[in-house]
Amino acid sequence: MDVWFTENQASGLRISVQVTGVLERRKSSYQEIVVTETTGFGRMLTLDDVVQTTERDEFTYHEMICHVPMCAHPSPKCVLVVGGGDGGVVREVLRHGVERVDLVEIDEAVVELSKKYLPTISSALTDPRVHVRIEDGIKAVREARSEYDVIIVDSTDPVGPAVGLFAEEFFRSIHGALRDDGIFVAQTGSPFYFAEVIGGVLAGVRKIFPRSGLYVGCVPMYPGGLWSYTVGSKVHDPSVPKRRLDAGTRYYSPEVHTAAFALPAFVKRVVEGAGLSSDGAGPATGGATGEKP
Ligand code: AG3
Repeated sequence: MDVWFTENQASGLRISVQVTGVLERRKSSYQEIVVTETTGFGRMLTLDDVVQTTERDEFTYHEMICHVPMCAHPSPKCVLVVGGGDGGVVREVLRHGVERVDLVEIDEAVVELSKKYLPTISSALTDPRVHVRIEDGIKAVREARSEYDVIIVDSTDPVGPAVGLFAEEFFRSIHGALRDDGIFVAQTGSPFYFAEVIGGVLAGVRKIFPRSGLYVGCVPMYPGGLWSYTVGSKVHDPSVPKRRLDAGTRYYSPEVHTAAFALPAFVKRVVEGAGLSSDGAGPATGGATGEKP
């Protein structure tokens, strides 16, 4: 049988993936979660018909959202992951010899189905250093005080329930939840399709963090392929790796870390539109800014 899953990626654009079966379909109080078997991408997790991850390409996203902020920090010990109930980010964070990782995921069913069907992605969730909390990420971050070296926001797209995770108020709470030299990253979607979101997020982050920036990576299954990550940092320059990661990564490397901040011209204009270079704080060729004047 020729069965295809289709995601409406953008206005006038759809992507289809050939599927051989549905492993489980579950309606939680937040969303519909489906795990399918595909012919080319291994198992795939979708939330409300939006692809979150596939076994085949997940490393491109999980390595880039994790290792850039983690390596930009000289000694991250305590890490918070907001969202990311599939466990992919947590798996990567544990390669850094951290003491503790808190995962705050709002939907318990995402964690449960990921553990059941996506073991290569979720296996780290049972590590003793990992504390999975099923609660609202916005509330959890608001209540945390100077606890974390790194915070990673692995959210869904900036529509519906996730919009609060892209708001300035949330980035203020993140600032409060980070230690004095803390650093955070949030996935901010496709620069091609979500330029306005990125501009808005950057403008907010820039008001709150002395250093901020945007970097990009490729995620084959996401709209446009080119994906953006927004960083805010209290002290350390996010574009400079402070440590080498010796574990065998498949996408990230120190060279990719630095290169990811060299933005295509149309993305650089989005960054500049958010005021990042207008006062001379940012380098002309990259996405990371220096000290705020
Ligand atoms: N979080 C980002 C998913 C965004 C996908 N967007 C889309 N397909 N339109 C992924 C969670 C993986 N841990």
